[in-house]
Amino acid sequence: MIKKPIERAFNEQIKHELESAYLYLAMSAYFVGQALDGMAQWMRVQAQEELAHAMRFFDSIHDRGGTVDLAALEVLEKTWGSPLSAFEAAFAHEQFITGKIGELVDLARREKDHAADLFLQWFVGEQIEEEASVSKVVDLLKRVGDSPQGLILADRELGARSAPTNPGSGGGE
Ligand code: OFO
Repeated sequence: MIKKPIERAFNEQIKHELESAYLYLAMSAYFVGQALDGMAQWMRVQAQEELAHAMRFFDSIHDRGGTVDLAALEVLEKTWGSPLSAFEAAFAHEQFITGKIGELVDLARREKDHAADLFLQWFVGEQIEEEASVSKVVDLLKRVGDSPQGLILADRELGARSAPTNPGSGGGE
């Protein structure tokens, strides 16, 4: 049976993960508006991954006899000054999420909840990958600078990102 503080914190994390999906969907829409369809696709896939992250917490609460309590989502941002500033905002957001996962691990250890601790270790690894993949795009766009041709090439490269095979399963890799 899941302990109340863990249940509360996991429910809170479902909100953060769904807000991440919302943020990346907003970025996808922003890129469509900028005629950068490759970046729009990249962010769309990212949003699907975030939904899968939320579902991992959703399933874990149920698997352990808890109750899912969905909170209202906050709209974070909707527009950015440039592709680079959108990806920089995504990177800052991933760092925020990494902090949240760290707090959850600390809580699981305080509560001596070994099952939650084990469950969370997947997210510890995932956040390393998430930060690395966004930071790689930030570096790419910094190299592109003001070059319209470079932006088109970067957009093409980012558009090659494929969707997760089963986004609702909690996999998302
Ligand atoms: Fe982007 O890792 Fe979940 O939120």
